[in-house]
Amino acid sequence: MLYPEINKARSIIDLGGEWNFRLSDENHDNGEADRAFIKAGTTMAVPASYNDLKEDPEYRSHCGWAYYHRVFTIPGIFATERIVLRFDAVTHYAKVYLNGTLIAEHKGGFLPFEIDITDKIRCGEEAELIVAVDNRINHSTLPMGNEEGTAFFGSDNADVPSVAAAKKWRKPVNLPNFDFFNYAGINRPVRIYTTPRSYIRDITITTDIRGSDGIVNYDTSCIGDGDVSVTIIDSEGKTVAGGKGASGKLTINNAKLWWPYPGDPYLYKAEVRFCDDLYILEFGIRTVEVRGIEFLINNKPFYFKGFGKHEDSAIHGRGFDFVLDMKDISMIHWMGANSFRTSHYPYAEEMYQLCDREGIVIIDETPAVGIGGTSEDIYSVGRFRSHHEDVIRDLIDRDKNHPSVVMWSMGNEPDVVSFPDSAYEYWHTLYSYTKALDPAKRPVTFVCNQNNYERDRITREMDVVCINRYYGWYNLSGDLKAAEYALNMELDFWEKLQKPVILTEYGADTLPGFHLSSPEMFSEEFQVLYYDTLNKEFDKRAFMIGEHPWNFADFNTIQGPMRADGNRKGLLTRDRRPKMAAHYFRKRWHDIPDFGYKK
Ligand code: BDP
Repeated sequence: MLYPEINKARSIIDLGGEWNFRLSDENHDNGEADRAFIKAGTTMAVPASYNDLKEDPEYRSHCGWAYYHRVFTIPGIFATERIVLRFDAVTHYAKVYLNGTLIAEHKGGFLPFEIDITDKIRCGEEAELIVAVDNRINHSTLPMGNEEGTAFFGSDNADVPSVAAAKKWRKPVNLPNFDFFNYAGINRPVRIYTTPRSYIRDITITTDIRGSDGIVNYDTSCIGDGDVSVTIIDSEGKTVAGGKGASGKLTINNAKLWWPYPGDPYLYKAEVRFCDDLYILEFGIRTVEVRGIEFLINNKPFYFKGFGKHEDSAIHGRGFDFVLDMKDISMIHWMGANSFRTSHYPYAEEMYQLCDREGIVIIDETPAVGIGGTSEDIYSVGRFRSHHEDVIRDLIDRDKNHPSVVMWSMGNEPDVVSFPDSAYEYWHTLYSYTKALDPAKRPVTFVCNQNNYERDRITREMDVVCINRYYGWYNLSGDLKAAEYALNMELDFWEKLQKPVILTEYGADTLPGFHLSSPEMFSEEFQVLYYDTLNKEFDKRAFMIGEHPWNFADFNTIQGPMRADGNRKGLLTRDRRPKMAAHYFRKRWHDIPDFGYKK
């Protein structure tokens, strides 16, 4: 799916700003009375998560439908154009009504969807838009919610008569089976964009390297009758290659490659023309390959230094925040990191564009987090399977052209040990499905939890073994000698496999400003010692090709006895100030080269 752009053939109308808004437990199907009901609500910012924008606690704890309403007019000059309404992300389920008619429904809160409204709207006349948003999560949604009455990090002990009896006082709440706040609403931009009536629907670019030449394979999908032409322009504006036809192979002599920063993340532009339409796509020339225990970018062994992140900040929640993205990239550079994982869902497209430009490597993750946590065989029941496939298809469709994206993560910490056969079948089928869909055939993985690695048959078969481990925190809490021993025992196991391994999560909750002379849990000194102890062990192992501390920054979660103002494992505070561990990694990572670290 192409990102909306403004050029001489295309334009954009931004529908961000103030909308009417109302929470409601009832389903409003957009009759006249319903419209009046919604309009009589309150004001709301778009894009944003609605949860932290009003002081009534209902906004934070709401479970069910929320309604957004606004009117707009498309200027008459666009009457000859094709008109598309695009939502970058509505979390988690959306129903869209235009002038009283349901025009779209969409499941999944982290990927875009769009509706061709050319025949549904009159340019120059006022139109009314209502978006109904459902934030409920369960075993059919990704991320997954619990349906069995236990909240993440909390328990309603049913054996205690008074606790069991008090349940009737509880109002319905979302019970995430994941550790981040279930921020909801129109989280990313809403735009109308125009194209000519005959238009370029999609462009796919894959690249290769032959000696000093860059190979650019392009494939276009266009609607209408006409010819396609493609021109490749370098960063100085010079034409370096060109071709005609809907698809083709172009050669750029002495090509400049895309390298992670501090290398040059060089970008070319492909100008694609079809009838009166034009689309300008930026792309980089680079290769990615797993060979033996190495992860090669442009044929050189890369070492992942970076983080698991979240889209999360005060007030905005998970609402799109370009300023925050800009700051995060700056802090990633400041710490000498080169990569992150989009834990635990696809991020806003603008972040990927920034990473292309700033040379940051991305492991691109689906929202499949929280699969498990139930006694039923969740894979055999399979209420989420087709949605998971849709999400992978749409993720690849959206992100396939980004040079920054080097690997797909199908999900985070699914339970693969309790249900061996059904889990095996599920993840293997999905692995082949993902591989087949990606035109660039990037490596595919999923990220496993602290499980019984001897029984887990699936993680070991991924292209890269990605493990989250909390030795010294959730296990062997506070005892770093024992943690070091346990980690080494497990690493001996992985070493035999001779596959590349990334520690995709390890971390310790830390309260900024809490200092101790003798390091114990939650202190800044403990966080540094924890990382230093474990890092020294990875440094001894050639197959360990990356370290992603959890988390880049503190982030918000559901309230519960294990979380004081959210998850505090950030190297940075929620407002992006460095804890001592950020300074520790800054020193470490500036000394570790991006390429050839493990000789
Ligand atoms: C891991 C999860 C991550 C959590 C983290 C933690 O992947 O989402 O935030 O644990 O507990 O298991 O801090």
